[in-house]
Amino acid sequence: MTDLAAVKAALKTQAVETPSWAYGNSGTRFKVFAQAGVPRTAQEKLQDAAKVHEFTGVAPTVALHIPWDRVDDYTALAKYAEERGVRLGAVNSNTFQDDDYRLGSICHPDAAVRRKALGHLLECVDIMDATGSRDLKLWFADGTNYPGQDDIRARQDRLAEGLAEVYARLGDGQRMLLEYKFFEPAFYTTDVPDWGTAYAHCLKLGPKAQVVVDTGHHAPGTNIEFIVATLLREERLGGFDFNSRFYADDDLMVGAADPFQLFRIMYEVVRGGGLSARVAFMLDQCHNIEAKIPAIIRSVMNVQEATAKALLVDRSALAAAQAAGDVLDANAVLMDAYNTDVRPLLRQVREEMGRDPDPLAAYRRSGWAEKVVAERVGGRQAGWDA
Ligand code: PSV
Ligand code: MN
Ligand code: MN
Repeated sequence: MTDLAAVKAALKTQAVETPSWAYGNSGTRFKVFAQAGVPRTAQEKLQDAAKVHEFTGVAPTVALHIPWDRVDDYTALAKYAEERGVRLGAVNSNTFQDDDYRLGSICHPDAAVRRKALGHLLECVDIMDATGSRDLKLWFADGTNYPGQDDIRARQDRLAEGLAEVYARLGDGQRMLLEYKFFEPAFYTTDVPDWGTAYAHCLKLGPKAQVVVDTGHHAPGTNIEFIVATLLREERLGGFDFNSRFYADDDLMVGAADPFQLFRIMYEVVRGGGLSARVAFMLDQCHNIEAKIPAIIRSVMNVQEATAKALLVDRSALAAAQAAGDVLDANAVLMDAYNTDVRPLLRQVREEMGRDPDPLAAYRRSGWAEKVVAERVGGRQAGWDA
């Protein structure tokens, strides 16, 4: 038997962080489709994020990407967010857009380029000091395209050296989240290609270094929930970048391509005690052809639905079936939870939280989309022009 009051309480305290870059225009390799009314400034991105929180009740923080969200005064930006009912979340670094980074950033063979990249990472920690953000999220595009292009081991040494300097700069209560991705933009080697490499570096650095799992960053068929279970068990799961994929790093709405996988991941989170503040539940998505705010609301709802189903798993029945070696019953317990329609439960939870039971309809009725189309002329791309 599951305790419904406990399930509801867990759903009410869930927090999904939305990414500032998901509110701006973005595109494919071939074309950016501009949408009317998209934000032109970091402040306008925060306005949109505040709407997502207003209508869902569970998206209280917004991740920044530097320099895409560069402003003169980050303390003022944090205040601007708070005045709108949200807070600034993880600071994402960006060492993948400058010409200098053709051969990498903190793994680059030239010490001068490595110093430049390190300077940027340290600046991101300065920004965290000003915004009150807890997490620095690091993703490196570093790697090589051809066998022999650079020394694989030397690049790992440079990576370790750079990360150690950033780690030493972290203040109390600040963390470093290291993100891996199996390929792209590098095609032969990637310097942080998988959770094992990220975990090895984090282990050496110390407890403030944690791994972040971007659900779009694995080879097809990878059992992501196993990675989640392992990292939680080792107390090194810092957070997620949620999105979904059909082929590679597609950055589609989370739960769109494979809601069953999202449920399996969330079950391991619940099972491993990860439904807590120490795991950051972030979205990392780009909305190229769909309306942005509704797509982000949909993603937040998809995370909620997967979480609700994971919470509904009858853990004692599952444990009994597992102990008895009853393969079919054990599987049935999990599938029963997955096949439950949790939408009525979530509507109830939202009402109890004083929100509209249907966040998408409430957003559409609010007139926000029409207002920003009228007011915001000349919306910008998600950052690639920063
Ligand atoms: C890289 O593919 C990544 O997932 C990292 O999180 C970056 O910061 C983000 O995408 C930028 O879009
Ligand atoms: Mn990511
Ligand atoms: Mn990605």
